[in-house]
Amino acid sequence: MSAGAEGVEHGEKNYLNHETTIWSWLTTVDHKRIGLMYLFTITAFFIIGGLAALTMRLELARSGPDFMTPDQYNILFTLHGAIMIFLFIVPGIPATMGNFLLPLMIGAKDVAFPRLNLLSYYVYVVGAAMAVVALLNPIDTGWTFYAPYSTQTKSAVILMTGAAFVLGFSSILTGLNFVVTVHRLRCPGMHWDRLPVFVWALYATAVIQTLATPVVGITLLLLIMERWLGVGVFDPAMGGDPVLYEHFFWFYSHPVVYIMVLPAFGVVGEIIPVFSRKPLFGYKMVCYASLAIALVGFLVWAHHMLVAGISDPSAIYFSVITFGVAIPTAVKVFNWVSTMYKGSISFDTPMLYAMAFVFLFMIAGTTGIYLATLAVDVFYHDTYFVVAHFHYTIQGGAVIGLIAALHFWFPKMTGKMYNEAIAKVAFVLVFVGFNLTFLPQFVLGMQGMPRRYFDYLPEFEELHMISSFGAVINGFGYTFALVNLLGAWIFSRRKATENPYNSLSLEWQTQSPPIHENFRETPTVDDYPYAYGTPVEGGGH
Ligand code: HEM
Ligand SMILES: [Cu+2]
Repeated sequence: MSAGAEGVEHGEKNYLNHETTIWSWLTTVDHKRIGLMYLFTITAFFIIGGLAALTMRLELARSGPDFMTPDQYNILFTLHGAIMIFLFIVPGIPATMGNFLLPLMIGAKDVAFPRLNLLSYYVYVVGAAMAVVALLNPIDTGWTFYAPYSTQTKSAVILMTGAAFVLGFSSILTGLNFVVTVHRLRCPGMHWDRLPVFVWALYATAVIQTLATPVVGITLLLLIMERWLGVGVFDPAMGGDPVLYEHFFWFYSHPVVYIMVLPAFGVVGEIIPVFSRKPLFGYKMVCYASLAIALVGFLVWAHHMLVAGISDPSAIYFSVITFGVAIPTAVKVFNWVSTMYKGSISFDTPMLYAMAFVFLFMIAGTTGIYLATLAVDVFYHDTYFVVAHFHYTIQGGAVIGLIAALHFWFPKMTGKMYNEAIAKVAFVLVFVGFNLTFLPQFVLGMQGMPRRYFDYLPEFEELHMISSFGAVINGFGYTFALVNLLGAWIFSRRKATENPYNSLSLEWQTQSPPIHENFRETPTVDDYPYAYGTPVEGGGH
């Protein structure tokens, strides 16, 4: 293998310092810089969404109204949900780490359409600006915009759904770009069965982005037409059908869960082998499982509607098919655990997050099976059981995956090392705080506590109090983690080496931070035991 990075001295030109003006950033077509711009933008929204969450948890800590009205609570959970979904975690790992890493991992100079990549970012910025105006206006429908309430409320539905429509284009363009990049720009020797698992995951994600997002776009457009022009599509008062809205909405919004978590699966698939000093167990199965999850994800949408008045046969169909999602997911969990088995594991921060991911995602998955069970969902639907389940999926899955990736590739992105002790403290706070927040919510849900309520009976108070306490700890954990990384980037003098983990995958074979063109000469991966997914030197006990 020749990646052309030999003899590179630190302090040489890299993608961060080869041009330094703000203008050079705003007009960059370098996938690495675009990835970073996304990273800073979505992190800002994560902080805003997080503050909204903490405000809600403060109100919910004790029974009885404390400092907000029911209407304000509706606005707040809409703001939190919409920001977290549309502005933070849907762009999420693909737009940030995916942009940064995809070309590096396949030995390319950039993505297939660098200008389109920059356009995606600005489309995102426009959509985000529209969303901010709408959310402040405010809007109170919840992030799901269910009809007929959304067709009737006075709040800023048109602007917010318009924003989601625009944001969808950004997602589609990124997806298209990634699909073409993986097909066309792999370096010599990078056959499909040698692609890093993270690239496989990005590829499967990109397929969902391009196929599912147009559906929600058109749905929201119909909603806008209904409000604006009075075309009756979803509102029964105008001859429409609200259940149709739910079908359209979830046809996108179930697959979107995989847009969020498949990339995180990929991240974990890169990290676990490196810190177990073993090749990934069952590489091919892991890759095919990504595609299988993407496919099955399109067939299960109405499990969100089991009690919405769909027919018995369709309820049974959607229930049974949903169980099917568990199979490829379980394959992955099995492979991750088998990779660790008899490995010489080092518990560095990225590995801790990866292991936490596996644990938390198993809770997310198993509780999903509860919800897919017809008789159980009758009771659990719209309770805190659902709130706990999807936070385990999205936060325990996608967010923890993103944080794991940030730590793992931090030396490559910045050329610096972070403080390991602080990172571990932050990890413990995140892990403990997260479970304290959301484990009690499963019990609350089983006891009948409904979601989207600003107040509750005193019998629920103890568990709500624990949950709010956990949320504060969780918040401290994220703060520590982010401050540690940002601080290390700006202030640390500890330079990262080219390949601190002795990984054999391509992004580690060029300097840290990489040069603008990624590699000095096109790398090749022939004659090289690459078919295991991110093998490590000295691996394969
Ligand atoms: C410390 C972290 C977090 C806390 C304490 C938290 C707390 C909450 C609370 C209190 C609700 C309202 C529950 C209800 O009344 O039904 C909620 C809803 C929600 N959260 Fe979070 N959350 C956190 C992180 C996240 C993240 C990271 C995401 C996604 C990336 C997310 C996505 C959502 C969504 C989609 C809703 C549903 C909103 C709706 O019902 O329309 N949350 N969260
Ligand atoms: Cu679903």
